Amino acid sequence: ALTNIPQPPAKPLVGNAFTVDAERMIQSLMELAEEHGPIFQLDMMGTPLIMVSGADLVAEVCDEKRFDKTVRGPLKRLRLIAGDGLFTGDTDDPNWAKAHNILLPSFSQKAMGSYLPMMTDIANQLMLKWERANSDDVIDVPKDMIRLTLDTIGVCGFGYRFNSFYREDFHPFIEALNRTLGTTLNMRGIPGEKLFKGDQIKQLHRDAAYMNNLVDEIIRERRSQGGDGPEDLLDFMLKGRDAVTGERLSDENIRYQINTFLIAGHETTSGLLSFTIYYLLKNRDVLKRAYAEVDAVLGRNIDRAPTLSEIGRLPYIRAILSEALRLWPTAPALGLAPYKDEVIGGKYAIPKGTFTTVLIPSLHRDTSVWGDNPEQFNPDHFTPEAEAARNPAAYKPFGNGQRACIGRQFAIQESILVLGMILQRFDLFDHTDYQLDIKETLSIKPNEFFIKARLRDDVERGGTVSVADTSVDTDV
Ligand code: FDE
Repeated sequence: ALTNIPQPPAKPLVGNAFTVDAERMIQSLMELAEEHGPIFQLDMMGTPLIMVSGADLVAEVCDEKRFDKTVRGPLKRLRLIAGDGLFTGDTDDPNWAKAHNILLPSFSQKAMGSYLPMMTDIANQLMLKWERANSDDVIDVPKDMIRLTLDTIGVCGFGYRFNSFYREDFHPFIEALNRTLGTTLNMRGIPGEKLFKGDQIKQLHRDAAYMNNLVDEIIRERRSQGGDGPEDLLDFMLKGRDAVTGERLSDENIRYQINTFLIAGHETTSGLLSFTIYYLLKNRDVLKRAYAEVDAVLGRNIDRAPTLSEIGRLPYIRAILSEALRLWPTAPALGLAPYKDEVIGGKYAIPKGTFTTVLIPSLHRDTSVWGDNPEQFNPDHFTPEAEAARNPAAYKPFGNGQRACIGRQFAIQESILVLGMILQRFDLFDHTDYQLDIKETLSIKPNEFFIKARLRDDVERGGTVSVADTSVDTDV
């Protein structure tokens, strides 16, 4: 064990291997952080694991000159389908920098505008589904949000339509992906595991083969179009050259990037939208302000799609999303390791290469930053003044530095659009008085969360010119 760093009581040989509840790993780590403070260690059968959640300590481990992202544990097992894609690649792997350079422009502000019509297309499918529901129909929020985000990244990314709103069950790709995420997360990499998890592991390889084939087929088909496909992520990946090396991505690497975007683009964003709806239903005053902002900016005509400029003029909706990501950052942990022996906080020695995890939900509840009642949902944490006054290390829902989320703008634009369209149209009902229960996979999301929705009485339709139409671009 490392000196100076608090540790929960350990057992001989296995250490803290059973201190953490594998079914609810993040939540049990949060409880340990509550008990042991801003830094603690676990002994995983001889390997130390450091958990950091105090803002000042996080600022130190987020110093990229001292610490780098490290891919271990479940994330490393995910390489079966995500290979050396952006998420699971090592920073010093040449393929990481190459793909990072080639793909940055595909997530630029300019590119976001070209994705908007496709995002709106999928969002409309969700709206129609909810509009056509009968008054006794219940909405499975996380499931519909998965449909939405998967279909959105499918179309914007690779021109592929999963058509999730046209089927009762998930697309087979999602079934395979969910099984894969479940199995890779639950495997512990211990000897003998292959024996008692044989069937699961066989299924894992079948699923990986299925997903890889589907994606390889998409790439082959696009190549056969000879460069005339839509301007989407795949187009960037096929045509783009790394400005530094002049090289292109290999087909194998493109396959891994596509799998990566499908995973990263739907899991986390669907969880974000689900948590946000939960918090809106539980905070009526916030919901009221949200309706007021949406009505003022988008108007009451639901047949006119939101514009890019309108999406940029919904700061309260954006703050609501940021606050939901504060309380439940849907990618809840960052894995880091120091380049050389380090000391943080003036007294905690971390030897070179030690696995150091930032526990983001606990960081986002650091009372020295967020006040005495961090559990309270308060979007005013994200006014420009509040943000400017805060230690930037206190809020890390999109990760850190060069390894931060490349899909951040994409996810935010998609979420503002969808939430804006939902509020513009629907009254929402928490008919079960839902009590938050969190399902942990590689990401986190509300479990078994059902609501009802009814079209608002005062919506307008058709060719009427709404207030918003005439005010576009006046204040940008
Ligand atoms: C990334 C990311 C991160 C970091 C991780 C680590 O470090 O490990 C985080 C934290 C995140 N991300 C988060 C999030 C949230 C949300 C909502 C999202 N995210 C979304 C999205 C979408 C998409 C498409 C994406 N996302 C993507 C991505 C990628 C690719 C990545 C990797 C990057 C690098 O390069 O590394 C990420 N993301 Fe995210």
